[in-house]
Amino acid sequence: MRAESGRIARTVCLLNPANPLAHVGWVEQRDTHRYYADMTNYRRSRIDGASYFFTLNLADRSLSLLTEHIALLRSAFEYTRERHPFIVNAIVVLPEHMHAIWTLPDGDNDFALRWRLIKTVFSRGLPHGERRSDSRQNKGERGIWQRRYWEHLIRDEADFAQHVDYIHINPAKHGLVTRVADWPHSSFHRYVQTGVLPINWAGDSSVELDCGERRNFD
Ligand code: NI
Repeated sequence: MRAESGRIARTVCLLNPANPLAHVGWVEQRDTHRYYADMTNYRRSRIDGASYFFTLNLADRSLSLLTEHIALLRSAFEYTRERHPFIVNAIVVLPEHMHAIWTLPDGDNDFALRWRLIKTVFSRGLPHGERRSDSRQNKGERGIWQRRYWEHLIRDEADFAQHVDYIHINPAKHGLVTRVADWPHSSFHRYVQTGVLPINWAGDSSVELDCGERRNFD
């Protein structure tokens, strides 16, 4: 997918709730991140905004709200992105947590605002009835998400590529599928479609990154 330099490309949403193998079509690429396919062509000077890796967890990790309500989650992203633009470079949605890499516009690092909106829109769209802590009940907060989340500023192109791989391997790493391609809610499918990765790509699941997995931040 090509976009004008520095501008956000709106992707065609390929998510079809009726098709369990439909994927999450949230990924956009700019020329700036084409180095994933060929690192030697990477041009640092073309990077505009900063890129970040995130891990977000549900408060109750026995639930599968994210995949059960994937269309709601996607619309929460779209709602937020229409108001506060950002690029999703890679994403994987697991039943009770998700990982994503975003690039923000130049001079704008307010990812906190964006996540707050996404979390709020998603929570509001869900039926009530979740367990809530006393402090949340007192504040009138929903208890869907862990309050805090993992955030990591991408340092360079190697760090970017390592985190993209980490995202795409993740469903296999968590034992949800044996083949990376079998997990529908992942930008892996977009990378295959655009010719960046082969469909049988397996990555190297032995790579250990500190990515905020299975942590309770609250
Ligand atoms: Ni994970």
